[in-house]
Amino acid sequence: MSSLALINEFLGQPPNASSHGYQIDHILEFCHWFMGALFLGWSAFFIFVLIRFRKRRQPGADHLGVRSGISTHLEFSVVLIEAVLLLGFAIPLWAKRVNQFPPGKEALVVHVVAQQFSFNYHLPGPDGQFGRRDVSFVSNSNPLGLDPNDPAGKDDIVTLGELHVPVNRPVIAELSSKDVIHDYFLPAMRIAGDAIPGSLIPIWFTPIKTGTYEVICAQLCGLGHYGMKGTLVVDTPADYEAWLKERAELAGTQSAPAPGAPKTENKPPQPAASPSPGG
Ligand SMILES: [Cu+2]
Repeated sequence: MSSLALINEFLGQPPNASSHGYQIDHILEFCHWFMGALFLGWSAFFIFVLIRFRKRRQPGADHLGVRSGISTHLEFSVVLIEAVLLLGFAIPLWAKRVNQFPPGKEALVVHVVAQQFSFNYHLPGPDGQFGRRDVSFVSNSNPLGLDPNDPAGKDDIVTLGELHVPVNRPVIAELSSKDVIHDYFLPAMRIAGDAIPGSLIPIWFTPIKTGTYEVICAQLCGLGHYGMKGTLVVDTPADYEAWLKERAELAGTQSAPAPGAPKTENKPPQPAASPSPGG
């Protein structure tokens, strides 16, 4: 593993923190060494051609060029090898990754809703059920448009910019967007997925190290794209429970304000990071 980290470190990759990440690192490492070998090979061939076909040795141009059929065979072989690599290896490996999701019971499911220029998170709360969302309920204090009349949504947790997950448990993040195409990228988890309006795109990973990791948007989505950063905190199970409890209490005070309490107190949990047009 340590020898593998050579090129990845050079490329600026943060250390891997997910269970499948070493496979990504491995293929990145392999591809770069392979490209290095190709670069050396082609450079040597280029220098050979420069010397072999120099003007002194070849004073007149040859308009017929190569007469043997070897290049046709070579090109056909390259197409064949690449087809085998793509159809025989790359696509089945990718299918394994996108078709075999961890079972819903075992995994933590979270909705990630992107907007210009932040990521919102929606968790089902203690009842394990996501409340209904509708665009007509969207407001500054209700960025995801949770239906206030849906009992399943009463204990739901909505956070902005920061998500906590427990270590060693698969996380399924269902990506969607409120406005334009974003890309939810967790570099340390070696996973990314486009967040597209009107689509629900699931990605999954299993964090294996506790810590605080960067979340970025990997799709040029507007003027505030550069600032579309967030935090993923991988907690121990006990810390995660504590965070959930804290959030659930906040959610409780949000959905059921004390009688007579002014509505303006219904602020998102992290007012400092509230969405502002123009980022
Ligand atoms: Cu974005």
